[in-house]
Formats: sequence, structure tokens, C-alpha cells
Amino acid sequence: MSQSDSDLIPVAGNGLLHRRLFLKTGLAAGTTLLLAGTTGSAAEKPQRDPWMRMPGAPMSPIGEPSGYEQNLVRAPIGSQPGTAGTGVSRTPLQYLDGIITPSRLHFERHHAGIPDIDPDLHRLYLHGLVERPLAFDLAALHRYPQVSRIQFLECSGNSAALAAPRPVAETCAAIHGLISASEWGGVPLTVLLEEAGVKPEGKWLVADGADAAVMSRSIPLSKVMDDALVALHQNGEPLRPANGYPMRLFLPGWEGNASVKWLRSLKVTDQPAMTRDETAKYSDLRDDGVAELFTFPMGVKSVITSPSPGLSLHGPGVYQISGIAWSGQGRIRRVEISADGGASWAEAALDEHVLPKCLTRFRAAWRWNGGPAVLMSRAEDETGSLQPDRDAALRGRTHAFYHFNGVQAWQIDETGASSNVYA
Ligand SMILES: Nc1nc2c(c(=O)[nH]1)N[C@H]1C(S)=C(S)[C@@H](COP(=O)(O)O)O[C@H]1N2
Ligand SMILES: [Mo]
Repeated sequence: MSQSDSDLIPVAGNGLLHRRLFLKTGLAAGTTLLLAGTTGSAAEKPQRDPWMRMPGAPMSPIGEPSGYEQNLVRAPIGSQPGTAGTGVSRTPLQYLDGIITPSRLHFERHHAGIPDIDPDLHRLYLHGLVERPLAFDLAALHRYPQVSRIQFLECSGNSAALAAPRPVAETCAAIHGLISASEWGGVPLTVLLEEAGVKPEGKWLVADGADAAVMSRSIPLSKVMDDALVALHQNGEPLRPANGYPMRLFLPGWEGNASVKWLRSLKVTDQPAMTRDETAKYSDLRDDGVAELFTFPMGVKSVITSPSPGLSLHGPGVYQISGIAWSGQGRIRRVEISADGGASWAEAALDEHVLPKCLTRFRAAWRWNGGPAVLMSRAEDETGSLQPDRDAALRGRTHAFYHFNGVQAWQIDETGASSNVYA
């Protein structure tokens, strides 16, 4: 038996194939097995297609996606009754690939809409327990050293729908779409703090936004020294208004709420301010009566984006399973996939870019026999943290809402349709 043939033997229950199939560039024996194209006379080259008979459209100052790709929209969008700007819009994860979220599809979470900030009038104030209070405008910030890194941003309310007692009939985006990844660029916050000179009593930083909600969060200075940014750029362009223009706090790997947008004030303090959004909200009440506050790093998580609800399989055969994994603690070390509801697992192939506190794209080959199947993924990060199954993630947290990172299961029925189930 050749090496390629051996790759086609299932390595876990219900048809999961060896990840070597995706790690290799050539697919000698796999070619006919993976056959998904058209055969016979329909595969012969036709006459010139209509769009080949005349010159195409003119150039344009701003690019747009193909008009045929109607699914590339933030959806679903949900807002508080009586408002249009207080709520969330979600990244359509199931229609994307790779690890970068196009800026126009980055999820949004606003507590009082998107302010229209004039960058010439906006200031960032750095004050409190510092030797020299400072104010910066956008032009001043551009003169400081800058860095850029590809990292995720996740709302800690993401995936909370999986805590519902019965599985909701929703898409991957509806359940998990409050995560996106971008190349974030800006000034390391340590640079600004050094300039202001933090007094020895300074231990926390209270960050306020310039929106009508005046979002306010307390950040330990240790995070600031580690990797906090005053972000000015997202995917190479100035931040978009929805994501914090002209400047936002960006705290890699930490719950999205703490990455205060439209950043206006940074006050060095000796203790946390205990603001509404770090006490009443973004805290988790445990069954033992203790409320967990300041749960900052987002736990290790993964989800299969394809197949998933709305993306149906068309007849038995070999399919690609693909998804994203991430951890607020560092790099993803391993992702495993099950096609039999967690009875057996096979290791997925990871795409080339495995970056800390970033999305990692994983893939696996799966031979669907046309019968029922339950697809699941579970990730492990470089610190050894393993994504818990749903029951473990919910244990002792009947009333908790935030920070859910349990395993997602998609059931595939005989028609090839997927749905959210509890395995
Ligand atoms: N000033 C301000 N900052 C904010 C918010 C807000 O409403 N106002 N929302 C927070 C929440 S809950 C999240 S999850 C992230 C969302 O960032 P995004 O809209 O760029 O995805 O911003 C955080 N920063
Ligand atoms: Mo959030």
C-alpha cells in the first residue's frame, strides 16, 4: 500500500481521513477520491462566455465584493428595543476562510451607537497617578513608535447561545460570530506611560470611551506592560468608525469589552474603578454565589465553520471540514475533529500561520457516507489548556452568561443539512 493510499484510510470514526491528505501538496491517489468537479461532455470547454465578448467595467476608487456574493454581510444584527445602534452585528464566519476578517465584516458591539468623531478635535488624555499628565491628538500619536500584529477580538458574550437549555436553530455566525481577527497597528501603551511617568502607587488604568455610553473599564498595568496598544490601524487602513476611529484600546486575547473604542481618557489609579461594565455586566455569577469579576483572557475555543447550518452537503463523498480555533493565552497547539459525536477524534491540519492570540485555520478531510453524523472540534493551546465539552463548560455556571467556550456540535442529517445539537 502506498503512502497516499494509507492517507485515505479513516483515522477516526464515521469517515475522518488522515490530516496528511491536507498537509501534502500533491494528491496522487486522492485525486479521484476527492472528485467533486463535473465530468463528461459538460466538462468540455464552451464557446466564449458573454463576459468575454466586451471590455469589462471601469476601475473604481474603492473595491467592492462580487455582486454574486450576497452572503458577505454582517448577520444577524440585533439591537435593543427602541435603538438601532445599541447591540451587535456578527461576522459571517461560515462564508469566510483564512484567518483575517475583512474590516467591513468585523463584528460590531456598541452600547450607544457609533459616534461621529472629528479626529482634529478628539484628544486622548493620560492622567491620574502620573508625573506629567499628557493629551495627545491623532497627529501626535503618529509620531510615536508603532507596531502591528495579527490578533483576534472576541466579545465575552460570544457563543452564549450554547448555554440555552435547548439547542437554538441558528447559524454559526448567530452563535459564534462575535469574533473577528485583524492586523491591528498602533502605539504600544507602555511608550505613552513611560512618557507620562507612572507613580509607584499606580497599579491600574481606567479607560473611558468618547461614545455616549462612556464605556469604562479598569485594566491592570501588567497587561499594559505586556502587549496593550492604542490602536490606530486595522488591516492597514485607519480604524473604521464602528471599530473605534480614530483610536481604541486593543488588549490582545482579552474580552472585547475591555478594548475600549473611541478612546478618550486613560487614568492611572491604585485600584480598579468597579465600573458598571466590570461589575453588573461582564462578570459571571457562579452557582456557589461567587461572582467572577475581571475574567480577562478569553478561553481556548474552536468551531467548525464549514459545514455548518446553511451550508449543505450535496451527496455522499469526501468533503473538507474547516474552521477556526483561538486562545487568549497564546498559540493553538492542536485541533481535533470528531464525526461521531465525540466518540473518536482525529487531528486536524493547521494552516501555516499559527500566531499567538490569533485565529488559526484548521482543516480535515471527511468521507461522508450519506448517513447521520455529528461533527465537533476541540482545541488545545500552547499552555496545555483544552477546550471543555459543553457540560464541563457549564458546570457550576447555571446563571453565568459570559466566557462560554464549550465544544460546538453540528448534526448532519441524511439530506446533508447541518444543525446545532448538544452531543
Ligand atoms: N467606547 C466603547 N468601547 C467599547 C464598546 C462600546 O460600546 N463603547 N463595546 C465593547 C464591547 S462589549 C466589545 S465586544 C468590543 C467590540 O469591538 P468592535 O465593535 O470593534 O468589534 O468593543 C468594546 N469597546
Ligand atoms: Mo462585548
